[in-house]
Amino acid sequence: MPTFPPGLEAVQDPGGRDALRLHGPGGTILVALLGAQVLSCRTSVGELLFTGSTAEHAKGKPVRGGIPLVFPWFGDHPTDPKLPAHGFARTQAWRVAETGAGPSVVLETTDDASTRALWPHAYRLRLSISVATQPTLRWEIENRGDAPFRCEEALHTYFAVGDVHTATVHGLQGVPHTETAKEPEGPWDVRAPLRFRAETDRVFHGTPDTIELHAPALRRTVTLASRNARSAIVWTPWPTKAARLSGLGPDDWQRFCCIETANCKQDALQLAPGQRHVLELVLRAAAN
Ligand code: TA6
Repeated sequence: MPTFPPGLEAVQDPGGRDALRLHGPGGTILVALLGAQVLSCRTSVGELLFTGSTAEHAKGKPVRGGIPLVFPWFGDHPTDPKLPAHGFARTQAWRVAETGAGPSVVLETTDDASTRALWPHAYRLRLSISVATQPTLRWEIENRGDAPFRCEEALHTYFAVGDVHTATVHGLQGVPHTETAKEPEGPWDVRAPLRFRAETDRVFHGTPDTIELHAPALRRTVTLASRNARSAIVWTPWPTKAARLSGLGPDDWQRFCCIETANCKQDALQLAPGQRHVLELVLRAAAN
């Protein structure tokens, strides 16, 4: 186990599961080793992430909230509905590979017999987390096999918004998208900033590197600055779908939206043997 620099400590999460806390100039991040799931990201404007009021921190299961990692497929498996939605990276055991001043940490996981039974490819995933300046995630996917593979990825970030009815998302105006919600709102102005009037599950392709979330109920704006993400998904379940989801209390749907930094569907990655891809997300929050 690498040495831990100042600001990095091994802790337990609210469910007693192994986790790490990073505390530095960019804020304080709590990340569970299960799934390398960021559970909390506190900055000068408070907690940026949402966690369901009935979320469980259970052995072997992702937590409803924070930043679950989606890999190697997004959503339901394309051919086998019995396979776990959003793939299996978020339920794998990850380990500390490197640590650094700042502090920063690199968590790592690789394929094993259980993953190869679901997806027959060799890979290494590395998630680098830093709070040296702003909260920064860098996710490297490496093809360790001897054949090319196609995979999808997403940082499935749950943002606290206070009141989803007044939150707006800026930067996706006019970007090609598909609405996949079961009960979406009627026609909306695609040239206007995105606002929430019904279940929203919108997949955008050819996205800009900067997206802004305005959360007036929390008097804050969060800027998502990404590199190498060609897709984004904006999701809020609204009450009907929320009632079917674990980890959400009756009114939780009003307090979050997901803005997911991704490469999925037609933007899926094609990695040759030995090829690596790095997706980066920097979060900047400001009071307003
Ligand atoms: O990214 C949006 C989405 O695919 C929604 O359709 C909803 O299913 C959400 O992810 C949560 O998925 P999960 O498997 O974490 O419950």
